[in-house]
Amino acid sequence: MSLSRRKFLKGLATTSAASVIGPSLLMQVAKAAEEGSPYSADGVWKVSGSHWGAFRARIYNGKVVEIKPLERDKYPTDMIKGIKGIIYNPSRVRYPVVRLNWLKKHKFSGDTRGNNRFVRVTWDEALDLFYQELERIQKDYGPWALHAGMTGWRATGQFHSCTSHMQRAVGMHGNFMTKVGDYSTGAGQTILPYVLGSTEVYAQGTSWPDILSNSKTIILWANDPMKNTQVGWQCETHDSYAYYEQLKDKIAKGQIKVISVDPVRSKTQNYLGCEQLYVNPQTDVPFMLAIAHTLYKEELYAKKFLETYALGFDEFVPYLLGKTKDKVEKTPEWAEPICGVKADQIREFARLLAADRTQLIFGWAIQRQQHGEQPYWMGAVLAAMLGQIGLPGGGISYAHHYSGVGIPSTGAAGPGGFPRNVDEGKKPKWDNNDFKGYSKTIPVARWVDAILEPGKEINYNGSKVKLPDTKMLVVSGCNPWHHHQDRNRMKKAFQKLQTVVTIDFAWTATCRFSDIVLPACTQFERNDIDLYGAYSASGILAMHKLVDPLYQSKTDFEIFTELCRRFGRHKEFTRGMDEMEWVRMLYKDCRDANKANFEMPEFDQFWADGVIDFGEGKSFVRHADFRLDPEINPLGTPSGFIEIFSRKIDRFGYEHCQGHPMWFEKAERSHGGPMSDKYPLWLQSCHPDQRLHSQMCESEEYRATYSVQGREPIYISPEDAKKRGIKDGDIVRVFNDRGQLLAGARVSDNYPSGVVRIHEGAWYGPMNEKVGSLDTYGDPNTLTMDVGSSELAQATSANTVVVEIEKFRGEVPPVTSFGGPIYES
Ligand SMILES: Nc1nc2c(c(=O)[nH]1)N[C@H]1C(S)=C(S)[C@@H](COP(=O)(O)OP(=O)(O)OC[C@H]3O[C@@H](n4cnc5c(=O)[nH]c(N)nc54)[C@H](O)[C@@H]3O)O[C@H]1N2
Ligand SMILES: Nc1nc2c(c(=O)[nH]1)N[C@H]1C(S)=C(S)[C@@H](COP(=O)(O)OP(=O)(O)OC[C@H]3O[C@@H](n4cnc5c(=O)[nH]c(N)nc54)[C@H](O)[C@@H]3O)O[C@H]1N2
Ligand SMILES: [Mo]
Repeated sequence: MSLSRRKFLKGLATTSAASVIGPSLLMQVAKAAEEGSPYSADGVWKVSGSHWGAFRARIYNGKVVEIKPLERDKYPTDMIKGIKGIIYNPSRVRYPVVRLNWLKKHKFSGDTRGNNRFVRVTWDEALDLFYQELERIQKDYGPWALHAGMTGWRATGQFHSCTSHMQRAVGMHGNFMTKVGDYSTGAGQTILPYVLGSTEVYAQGTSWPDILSNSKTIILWANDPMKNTQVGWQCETHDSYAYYEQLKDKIAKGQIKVISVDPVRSKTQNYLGCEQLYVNPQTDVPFMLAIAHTLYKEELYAKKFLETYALGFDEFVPYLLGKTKDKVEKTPEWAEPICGVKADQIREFARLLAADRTQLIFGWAIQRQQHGEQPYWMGAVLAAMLGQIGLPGGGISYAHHYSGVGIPSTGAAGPGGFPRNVDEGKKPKWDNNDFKGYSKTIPVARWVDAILEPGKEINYNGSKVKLPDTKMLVVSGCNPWHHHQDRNRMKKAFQKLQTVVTIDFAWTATCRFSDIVLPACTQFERNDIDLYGAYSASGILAMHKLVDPLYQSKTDFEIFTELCRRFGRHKEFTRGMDEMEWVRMLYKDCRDANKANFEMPEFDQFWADGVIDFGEGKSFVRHADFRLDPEINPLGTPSGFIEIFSRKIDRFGYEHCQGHPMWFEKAERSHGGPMSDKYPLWLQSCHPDQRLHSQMCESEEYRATYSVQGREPIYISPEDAKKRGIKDGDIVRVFNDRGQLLAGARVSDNYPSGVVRIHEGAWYGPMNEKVGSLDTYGDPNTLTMDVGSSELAQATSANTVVVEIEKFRGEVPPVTSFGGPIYES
């Protein structure tokens, strides 16, 4: 509707509208607007979805002007307010660009990578260069020199899964090296298959209704679900919040006791009004060992359960009792000075766990640290000693803060996705599988090591990995200049790279450190289909295109179709279908898959309605089948039983992951640990309350609701702030031997002395491209350490880091993170 027409209608409404168009039509329009149905006087309402939930968007004059949660979502996240700003903001990638020095000096002038100077080129020029580089790498080197295997939190939508588009297209051209594992749960997903037989971290957990009606005690161990279930891997329903509400009620009535084991008073704890058990950062393992010691000494452990369901307790006990090499008995008195919990309190806690039905619920940050395998293994040992694994409301969970795990699942089929691989029977243009002795797959967080130390052999999960000599990166759907650790080390590594190609809609630091940047459009500028509720399979959702792609951006599908055209494989890439044909096909397959159980409407009906609700899910108790009969339903461990001692891991002969869980001191630790005299504050980089990683940081109005003088907040205790003359709202410099950044102080008594937090995903904004330069906005990975968790998982150790803080007194530099590149000609 044009502006003048709208004004005309509005004018009518205030004068004598009724007599001109009649009261019923006007009322219809008003009612439609209220109910959020498609047509109203102020534009068109469309349905779509996102990691942040499902919503209706009002489009007026070709622009998204308003977004509100879908009525079905009873607990929408505040982050819905940030979505509009993802579409409209100064940091959008507008045009295809090439880095100035890479283009002009042709090439590999790595020392200036990061100076943010780029030249606009046409789409054809950019794609030709991209294609030439792929050719050159395959011809001059081989598949080992190309890393196109990184993944991340690309937008929701089953068809436009951008990383799949990139990997299928690049894979049709030639082979490349890739990764195993992820940053989320790298340590957990590697250790737990040895212990409990599956990753556990990505498994459906016991349903909340079972927990709520059976648990007497719930331990939230390093777990903040109120914060972390605001987002989901697929469109989030937020149905878990109904259960948090019931839990809060039961706590108030004294029916369930909840204890949050966390150095920080979390959002969940504040909401539930539950107890906190403070533990020094990174010292949960000594605390747990002392609990196990108490359970053992006081004979509070489930002997029968251990005999029937577990192996290796006898090999673990000598370590508890100080009868192995270290000769240290793991008593509460031993643990107290390390973990900061009084010995008597440890004993009391152990007794409480054993007293009645207890559900342990672990979060993931605790395994994103050096030796992160150990707290997870030790958690499983405690659960086995308590003997409640497989009972409703008992045992252990490693996932209830993630993507709606614990909401009963319907078990319905969701829509499939766009294929990630080359079609079966087809070969890439460069069909070269000779990796010259380098590993084809590397642990996800070791890719910077590969650039810096090519050829180095490392241990990983029982095998040797030889790090490939990476020359070229292709990045899509992730932001390594947010997600990886130690920026200054990355700067050095990137000087060695020849070519980096990034496809994104947001001008992230990854774009700044790339050579060719291609503008993708956002998910709001294309049509798609998604599962509603990643684990609950609550329904499916239409993702209506809200507006046309802005500037010169294109869908990833289009971009990679055009790349494939350059080597004659575009028809194979698309399978001869366009966007809506794919969406229709994914819907049809989903409809067919569910046919035996229920009818789904024709596509057009679904598309008009926007959402199909699959109804109530079924209750589920994790490991109940195993408990029922461990012979018929064995775990996936080598023995089929819970492995307190793992013969397999023991045989690997690793120093930092041995045959049973153990306490290992960290390279850096606060509260009297290593490096704490120089840098007394532990920096935790938890997942943001107001973002999804780095996504939405570019959303300006929303960022203004939490930033402090335009900087990312750093949360600090009143005591630590006072000691340093820092007041709430001050700009501070945070530093250690690896880097320095500016952030805005938020003084909060949710934080104990010795603990500070900067949420991960804050956009990196260095003063310049030089190694060591000050980050002007506050990316915590400017300070984190880039070492593997251990020889087993080689996972990120992002939470093993200490820092110091001072009030910033110099002239405050402007934030350089946002606003896109500097255009050169
Ligand atoms: N210090 C520290 N570091 C951490 C963590 C931590 O706790 N502490 N957590 C780690 C964890 S668990 C994770 S999962 C990672 C997350 O790391 P990432 O997944 O890399 O983080 P995101 O910010 O979600 O990056 C997604 C990128 O994809 C882009 N994108 C989204 N949709 C599309 C699309 O349709 N097309 C294209 N072309 N691009 C798109 C977005 O604009 C964004 O730049 O971070 C890790 N890093
Ligand atoms: N809002 C929002 N939600 C998200 C995400 C997001 O970016 N934003 N990302 C999603 C993704 S990809 C992931 S991987 C998950 C991450 O989920 P998690 O890794 O579980 O989440 P975090 O927020 O990093 O940390 C959770 C809690 O662990 C505590 N903690 C940290 N270290 C220790 C320790 O040594 N001991 C103890 N006892 N507690 C500790 C922190 O204080 C915090 O309260 O979240 C998902 N949910
Ligand atoms: Mo993650």
